[in-house]
Amino acid sequence: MKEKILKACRSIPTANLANYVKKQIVTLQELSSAGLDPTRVEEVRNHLRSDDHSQWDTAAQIGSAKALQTYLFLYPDGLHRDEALAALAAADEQEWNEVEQDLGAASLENYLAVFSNGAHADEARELLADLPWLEAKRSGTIRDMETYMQEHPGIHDDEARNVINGLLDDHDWVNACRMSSTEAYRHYVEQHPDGRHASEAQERIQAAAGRDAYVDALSMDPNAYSATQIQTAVDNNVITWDNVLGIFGDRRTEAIQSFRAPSELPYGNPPQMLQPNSTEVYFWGTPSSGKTCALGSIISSAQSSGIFEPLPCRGYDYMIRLSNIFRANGFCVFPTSTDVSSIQEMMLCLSDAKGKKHRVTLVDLAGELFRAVYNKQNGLFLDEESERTLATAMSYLKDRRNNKIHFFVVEYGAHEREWDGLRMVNYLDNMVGYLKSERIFRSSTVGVYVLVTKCDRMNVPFESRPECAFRYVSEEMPSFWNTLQDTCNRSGVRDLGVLSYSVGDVFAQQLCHFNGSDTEKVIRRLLAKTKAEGSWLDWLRA
Ligand SMILES: Nc1nc2c(ncn2[C@@H]2O[C@H](COP(=O)(O)OP(=O)(O)OP(=O)(O)O)[C@@H](O)[C@H]2O)c(=O)[nH]1
Ligand SMILES: [Mg+2]
Repeated sequence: MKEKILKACRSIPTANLANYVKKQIVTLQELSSAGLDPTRVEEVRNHLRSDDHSQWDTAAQIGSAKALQTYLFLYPDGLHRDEALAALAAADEQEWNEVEQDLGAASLENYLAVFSNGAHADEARELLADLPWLEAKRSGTIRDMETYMQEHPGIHDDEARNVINGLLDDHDWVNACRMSSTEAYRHYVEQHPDGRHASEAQERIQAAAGRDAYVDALSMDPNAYSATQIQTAVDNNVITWDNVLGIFGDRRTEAIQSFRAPSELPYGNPPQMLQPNSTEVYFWGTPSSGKTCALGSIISSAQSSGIFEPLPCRGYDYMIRLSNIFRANGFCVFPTSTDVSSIQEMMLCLSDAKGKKHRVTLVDLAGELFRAVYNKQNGLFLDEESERTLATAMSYLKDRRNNKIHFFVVEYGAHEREWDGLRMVNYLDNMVGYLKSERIFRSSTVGVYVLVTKCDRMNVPFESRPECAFRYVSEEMPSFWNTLQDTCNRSGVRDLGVLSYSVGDVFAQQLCHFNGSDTEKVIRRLLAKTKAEGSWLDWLRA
């Protein structure tokens, strides 16, 4: 057919010749070489050109590589040549991407059938020539890689070894992750010091070390971190709630999870003077020694034993709210630190065994007063607020109308703790020296006690805590204790003692399972050292 057309091309109408070209039976080049007159060649080209647009529209609509290739064959210099080439290149890339997803003899042969001159044709042919390697890579198992190396030595040995190492690396990493222990990650790093997951393994080792240290600290001391700190540590993936559960058990973990900072207790201005006809009970102690907790728990216990009657006073609201914190059932959330300007007057009646009432005024003082007294004693700067609070406290103490009881609240184990570069014992020494020099202890002082708080930290049985508390005070803070004894002796204060105290089972610093057993001994002292209403003294006064 082709031969006939070329032979007779001079006598065939140009429209017919154009049709033969379109059908890809002959090309323009062949017609020209067969002796077709250049003007007639141009006429054939014009016939083809007039059809160029409609041919392109059809090819573009079909969009297949075959359709694009046909258009380019028909119109090698066509009006849409560039568009066709770009579309064909894109189709080539897409097809190759699919081949790479499923590398194998079938996919490569299919590719070459369409893109025999495609951008990846050479690569496809090379891969086809290397099918066993391709199959080994495709299976991706160590066994198939090793088999390949045995059967085809020296071709892809290095590559095969790299693949095997990578597979071993991944396998060991998956195992380490499954075990998820510091040991497992360490073992992985030993096996694969430059492995793909070495840096992640190191990070996990460090995180695990941080977690172990955190868990150890909490296991040794349930108050090593506050509830807020534990919540943050879980949020930051330092530890998990499972770790917390393992240390604290269900109910406490729930309490830590649901912990929210308590709202502040109300702090009003202190009264000018305390109300008369009541025994004043002062709670002295450095910050965070446990004064407010001790007071709250004492009032709460008195309340639940039915021997408490609140009296109108400036700190009435404070007293009620504080006692509500300590409940017999469930966990309680500790109050926040007492403000330096705060002196709370809490007036109440305690009923004794005979039903007689004893009026007492409990006075909650801020630990900050210790710094104020230290600064005052040593000529250091004292801010106005602290000066005013100290002056108010001193005016109460020098007012002789009421009897007085003093509790020095010292936190078990905290004597060496530093506050502003000084140890707690320094502040205690300084305070007791100050009170001595101001002649605060007089005959109206009916009792002075050192209340050693947080005794739940003692590593001794409950019944040995009082003895342990006494040893703690006399051995760890001898100058404070000696000065206190000396001052009491000189001032005629006959009742000086050390009491052990704990509000219960405290955990995560801010939470506690309240236990009122230590409150009773304080309440007994208060009843013993205060006068019952209706005594002959009252009768005389009236
Ligand atoms: N382990 C233990 N911790 C306690 C006990 N009582 C109090 N705490 C802890 O001590 C913290 C401070 O207690 P507070 O009663 O507020 O201390 P404070 O002496 O009134 O302190 P300031 O008001 O700052 O002077 C509490 O938040 C608890 O974390 C206790 O009996 N045992
Ligand atoms: Mg307080």
